[in-house]
Amino acid sequence: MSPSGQRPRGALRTPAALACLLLACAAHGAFAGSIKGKVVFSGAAPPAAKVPVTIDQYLCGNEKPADDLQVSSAREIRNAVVWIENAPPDSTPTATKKVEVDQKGCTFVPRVVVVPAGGTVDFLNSDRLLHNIHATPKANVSFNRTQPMGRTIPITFAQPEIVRINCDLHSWMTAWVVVAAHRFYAVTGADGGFAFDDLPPGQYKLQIWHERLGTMPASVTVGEQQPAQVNVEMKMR
Ligand SMILES: [Cu+2]
Repeated sequence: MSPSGQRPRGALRTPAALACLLLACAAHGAFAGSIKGKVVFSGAAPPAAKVPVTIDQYLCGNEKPADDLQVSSAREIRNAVVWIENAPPDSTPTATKKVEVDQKGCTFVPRVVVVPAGGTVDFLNSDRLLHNIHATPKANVSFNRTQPMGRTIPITFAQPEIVRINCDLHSWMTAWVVVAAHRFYAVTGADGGFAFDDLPPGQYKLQIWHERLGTMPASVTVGEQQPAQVNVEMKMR
């Protein structure tokens, strides 16, 4: 590439960055701090378990991965939920994007979702058979709804809580809705990773929850070096 091709890009970038420094970023309370972390399993990764399928095998198959503890060969834990216990003030969620949980191949997809308190989860059924969504939370309203294929059932969750959802027709089907008190909640991916940004410097207390491994605390300091790194080890209770 010729140097002349690069000049306009650089010329645009500088005033934009300057404007951000002087006006927009300060006005919107954007912070430069970030946290990057990983949740790993302490000890050897447990072998992936299977659960037998006892009904509707024509569609659901003969067995299913247990999915309640997904650990990679590098011991990274999927579907752990990480949140900041002492979130900065004004941490209300910004844009509320749609949260969906499908029932597909007789499995809830995704298994773990986060929704802000007051937000709605749309439950779907892509399977050519009857499912059901059943939950008996403590702080939120209980529900038990039959769900034929193609019907969307929106459920609103008012209070922060971790809610377990089951399908009564297929005993192996479980999902979790984590109702968040603020926007600093994350679900770990297959690499066990999570990240938070837009944080002011400071000391943060994290909570890490996993359906099989329970809850544990961690702490991390957001300072000069970005992002602040944190590794969390979880083990069998
Ligand atoms: Cu089902």
